[in-house]
Amino acid sequence: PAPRTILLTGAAGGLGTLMRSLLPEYGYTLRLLDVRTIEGEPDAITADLTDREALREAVRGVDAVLHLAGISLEAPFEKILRSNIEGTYNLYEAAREEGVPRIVFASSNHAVGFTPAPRAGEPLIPVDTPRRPDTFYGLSKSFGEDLAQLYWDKHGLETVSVRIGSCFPEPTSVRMLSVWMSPADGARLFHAALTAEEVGHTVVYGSSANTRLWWDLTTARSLGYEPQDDSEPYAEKLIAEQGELDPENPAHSHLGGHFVNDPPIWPY
Ligand code: NAI
Ligand code: 15L
Repeated sequence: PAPRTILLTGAAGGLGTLMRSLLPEYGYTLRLLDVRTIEGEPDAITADLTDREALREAVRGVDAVLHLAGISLEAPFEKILRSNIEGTYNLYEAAREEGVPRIVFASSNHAVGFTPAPRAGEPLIPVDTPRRPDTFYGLSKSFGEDLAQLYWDKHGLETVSVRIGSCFPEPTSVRMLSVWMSPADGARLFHAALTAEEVGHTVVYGSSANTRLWWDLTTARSLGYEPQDDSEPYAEKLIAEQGELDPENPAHSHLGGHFVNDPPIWPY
């Protein structure tokens, strides 16, 4: 049967807020969790990923988890360890103990951020390219993907790891023309990841069908994902404002963009 009740972790965040408005259209009932309270959502669970008891209660009875919670930028290793590494482990343990069959994990392009971006005519980057994290943040996503593989192989808990590019209402940089995922395509992809049959542990890139795409969407499409958007209509204006990408600039020539040399720092 198709999953219906979903635990959405990180529901207060940018992507969580977008998905709170888009996913109910697909027929899901969302149970919300975040360490921050969410205005207008009195039933949301306010809990930290370090609170194992709260996680166990939160996952009880859901059909799947969409795991977006965590530090979403670079931070000191100790903070990443607590929220992203131990926190994701705690969630997987809770899901295993409660028999939740599937997790959709918000991985990131920063798990492979040091991969050189393909130049014109070069092949797109496949999902089995060696992982090359660009930050402790990207390293935590690489860990999450390995954790997902372990829980599939050992416990039969399925995961789709989505290496999200940039999911924001509009692309705001020339790099984002290559890695943008429109929110509507994000909802399409998460829906496919939640409903596709027999995913085991599948790794996919998460983006729209961008003209300037850097990576291969074959595994995402194999889940039934059919992206509808393309960043190209934004290209002329962004390139006029910011110039073309400079292949000699490390922040332009790697998948992870400025995370390779000047990552944005988590402010909390
Ligand atoms: P965000 O920073 O806006 O949201 C993350 C949410 O997680 C926040 O509401 C925060 O309070 C919550 N959180 C952080 N630590 C927590 C903890 N220890 N316990 C409970 N909740 C905690 O980030 P955004 O953009 O919404 O991203 C969501 C997820 O998707 C993150 O895991 C991020 O790494 C991943 N991602 C997002 C991309 C994007 O383009 N938005 C790109 C690639 C990955
Ligand atoms: C990410 O992983 C971040 O969470 C998001 O805020 C963006 O910076 C995105 O990657 C990106 O690469 O643009």
